[in-house]
Parts: sequence; C-alpha cells; structure tokens
Amino acid sequence: MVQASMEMVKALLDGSRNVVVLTGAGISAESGVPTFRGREGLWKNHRPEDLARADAFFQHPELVWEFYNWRRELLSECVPNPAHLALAEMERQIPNFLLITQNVDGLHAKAGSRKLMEMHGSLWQVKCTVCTHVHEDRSTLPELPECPVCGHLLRPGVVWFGEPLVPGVLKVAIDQISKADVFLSIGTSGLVQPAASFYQLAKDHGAVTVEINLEPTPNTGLMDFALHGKAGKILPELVV
Ligand code: BJW
Ligand code: ZN
Repeated sequence: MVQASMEMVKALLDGSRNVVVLTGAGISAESGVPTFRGREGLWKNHRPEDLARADAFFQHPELVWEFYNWRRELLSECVPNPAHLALAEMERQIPNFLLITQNVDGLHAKAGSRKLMEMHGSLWQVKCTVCTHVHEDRSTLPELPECPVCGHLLRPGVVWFGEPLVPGVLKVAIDQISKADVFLSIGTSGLVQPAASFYQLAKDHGAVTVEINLEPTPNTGLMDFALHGKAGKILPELVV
C-alpha cells in the first residue's frame, strides 16, 4: 500500500471510465449518523452489533424495534454531507459507475445518487417475518408492528448476519467490480462479508484499489493506495 496524494487519486479517477465505489457507515458519520463499531458508545447499554441481528430480534422483538425506532427518528433529522454529494457528482462524471453501499440510512439516494445499490437493505423499509409483504414506512412504529396482510410481526427491512443480501445485488456487484478500472472503499471497517472481499475481487480483475477512511483498517495494507482523513473533506477535493 502507498499512502497516496490527493492529486494522484484525482488523476486516477479522471482517467477512469469504470469505477465502483463501496461505502460504509463512516461516510454518514459527518451527517450525525453513528457508525456501527465507532466510539459513539452504547444504546441503552447494548452494542449496535448485538441488536442488529436476527437472533436478538426473535428473542426481544420489542427491544430491537425500540432500537430501530430510535435510529429512524435520529435519521429523520440527518441530511447528506459533502461526501454523499461528491459521490452523486462522481456518478455524473464517470461513464460506467456503480455505488454499492452497506448503509441502510438512505442518505446516498437523498444526495442524488441513482446508480446505487443498498446491499444491506433500508431502515425505511419494513417486511413481514412470515409472509412476503414488504412496504416503505417512515413513521415511528408501534412497539410490535403487525403485517397488514397476515397480522404477524413485522421486522426492519435490513440484512442481518447469516441472511442473504438484497436479491440481485451480489450478481450485479460482481459483474461491475470485475470490469472496474478503479475500486474505492470508503468509510468501512472492512469486517463484514461479503462487502469486505469486494476489493480483492476488484484487484484480481486488474482494478486499482483505493481506501478512504478516517484511520487504517485491516484491509489498508492490501489496497494499492490509501487516503486517511474525513470522507467529507477528501471526496469533494477528488471530484471537482
Ligand atoms: C470514517 C469517518 C469519516 C468514521 N470519514 N471514514 C465469510 C464470507 C461470507 C460471509 C461470512 C464470512 N464470514 C462470516 C460471514 C457471515 C457474516 C459476516 O461477515 N460476519 C463477520 C462478523 C465476519 N456476513 C453475513 O452474514 C452477510 N450475509 C451473508 O454472508 O450471507 C450468505 C448467505 C447466503 C445465502 C443464504 C444465507 C446466507 C450479511 C451481513 C449483514 C450485515 N448487517 C449489518 C446490519 C445492517 C442492519 C442495520 O444497520 O441495522 O450491516 S452489520 C453492520 O456492519 C451493518 C453495516 O452495513 C456493516 C458494515 O459496517 P461498516 O459500514 O463497515 O461500519 P463500521 O462502524 O464497522 O466502520 C465504520 C468505518 O468508518 C470505520 O473504519 C471508521 O474509521 C470509518 N469512519 N468516520 C471516513 N468521517
Ligand atoms: Zn405478513
């Protein structure tokens, strides 16, 4: 890995036609959205990673819904930051572009990104735990919301550990990453699969890999280049 200069990465992007970007919670940190494994602390003495899981939900659905309702309320106050806006602009400049986000906060879409895949679902979606019903919902939900079709318990429309990704996402991601000239990994700790392996796939197919993160991650040493700092400062400088 080479600690890159801003000019180097900007020149790389300016000369690229096929770019895939993977984002994680760090890109929304400057919008006031807590990261998953950050230092922002606990919610009611629980680590977010311990509540955002199917086993926790089925043991204590009211607690997990309270956590998701809290996040939905917090998020309703948040707006995209300069990093989200820069990626929406990058999409307009690069002929073949794909943004894959692990985030469920909807801020990339709010910033105007359209060539976008939300691989872990959406905080604004709810789905039935029994039938196939899914709908958009932006309200604060009751403690144990019920499916309007079959009456069983509704759950957040997100992907928890051990669950498959949003249908269709993996195939498109693999196709696009295989064709990429440049792969950017932004604001993710690189601990969760399969997203954490995307850079390797890109590398295997000849892409140049770049990490943008506040601090080094387990994947930093394996990337071609790294820029360390706030995404909201770095990205607008790369997309001018
Ligand atoms: C800044 C910044 C600033 C801060 N600027 N940077 C090997 C292969 C495949 C799978 C597995 C495997 N080993 C284990 C698995 C299973 C599992 C897994 O990965 N487990 C690991 C713990 C090892 N993966 C899965 O189960 C996945 N599904 C799957 O593999 O399915 C297979 C299957 C097929 C068919 C049938 C059945 C199964 C699903 C993973 C789902 C992850 N879900 C969550 C919750 C989503 C819902 C919710 O939000 O409530 O997704 S977990 C959580 O982690 C969330 C995030 O999207 C995800 C990644 O976190 P992220 O984004 O990296 O956040 P942080 O907080 O970790 O990092 C933030 C970073 O930002 C830090 O580095 C900061 O430095 C940085 N930062 N401020 C720039 N301003
Ligand atoms: Zn139902």
